[in-house]
Amino acid sequence: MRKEKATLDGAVEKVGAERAIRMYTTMVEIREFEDKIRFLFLEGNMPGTVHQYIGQEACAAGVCAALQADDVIASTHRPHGHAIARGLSMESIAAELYGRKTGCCKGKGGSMHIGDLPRGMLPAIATVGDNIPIIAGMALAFKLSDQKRVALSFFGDGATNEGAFHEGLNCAAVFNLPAVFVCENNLYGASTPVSMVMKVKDVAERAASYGMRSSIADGMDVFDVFEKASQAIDGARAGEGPTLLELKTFRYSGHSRRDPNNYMPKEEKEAWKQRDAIASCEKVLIGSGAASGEKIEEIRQAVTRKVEAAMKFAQDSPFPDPEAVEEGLYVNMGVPR
Ligand SMILES: Cc1ncc(C[n+]2csc(CCOP(=O)(O)OP(=O)(O)O)c2C)c(N)n1
Ligand SMILES: [Mg+2]
Repeated sequence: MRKEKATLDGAVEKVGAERAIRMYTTMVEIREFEDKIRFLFLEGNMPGTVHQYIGQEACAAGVCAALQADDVIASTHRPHGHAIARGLSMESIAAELYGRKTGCCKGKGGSMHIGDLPRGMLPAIATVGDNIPIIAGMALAFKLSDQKRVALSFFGDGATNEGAFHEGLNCAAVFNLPAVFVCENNLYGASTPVSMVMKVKDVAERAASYGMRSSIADGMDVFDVFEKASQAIDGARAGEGPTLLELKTFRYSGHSRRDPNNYMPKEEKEAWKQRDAIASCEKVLIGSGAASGEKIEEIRQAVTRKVEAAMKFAQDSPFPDPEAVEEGLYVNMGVPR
């Protein structure tokens, strides 16, 4: 209660009403997009499988709001929220899910490889933990070429038990790289509770073993996420080296589309939903006077229209041409070997 009051008083003032409304809109876009996908899957209308981001919206929205246009992010098997928050066009994300030519990966990647490098997002990497050393590599390239850009990796708690996490973070620390490592700790790696596979209380503790800075934010509070992410990103850009930022969050849905999610205690799910990031942000916006109830309704209706239009665009788009099957292969790109 006390925390909510503090947020009400200071949060919007700190970030400015415009940014606060933008972060809220991003969260609503992610939620509505994911809800629509869920519906389309249940209808048997959409191919493949998906890992949904519902519940974690404040993480992507708060972190991406702190980035600059030429920074780069990398994501995981759960990338839709990151892609929307990074500003990829919703049409191109939807079309990718439908395997259409107009998708951000020309329909050849699907849900787990969403990305668009010119827009600052590497095509997502679904092998758990494997985007971490790649982001360290990109940060090294930025540093060696004297560019003031930041490379940022999103990953889950499960990834922090992979070798790639330890190698990537150690390397970034040793070379003092402009990198940020964002762990969305949603308390589960598929059906496994994090407490069964990690003896330390917080993922953030792990940074100490690399001599790296760390911080923890409430992943259900977009203002807290934005503040901690800004410190990490601005610090990396200023040459202060990498940070491990842990966001405490929760996914409301199953791990993937086919997971009925029976392993999560009902009370646990309910407790997290009580702290829903979108509902809390809405309260803050209205309570602080940054937005009226009508404005909120207007935003929600505009987002619903945007999601509908994106799905229609995707469904009406053509499939890739068979002749394009070899386009984009590394072997055909003229890269020196
Ligand atoms: C190296 C590797 N092992 C296993 C998998 C199968 N797998 C996909 S997601 C996942 C769980 C990942 O959990 P976490 O990192 O916490 O991310 P979350 O799903 O919670 O977002 C697993 C085991 C994989 N993709 N890659
Ligand atoms: Mg997890």
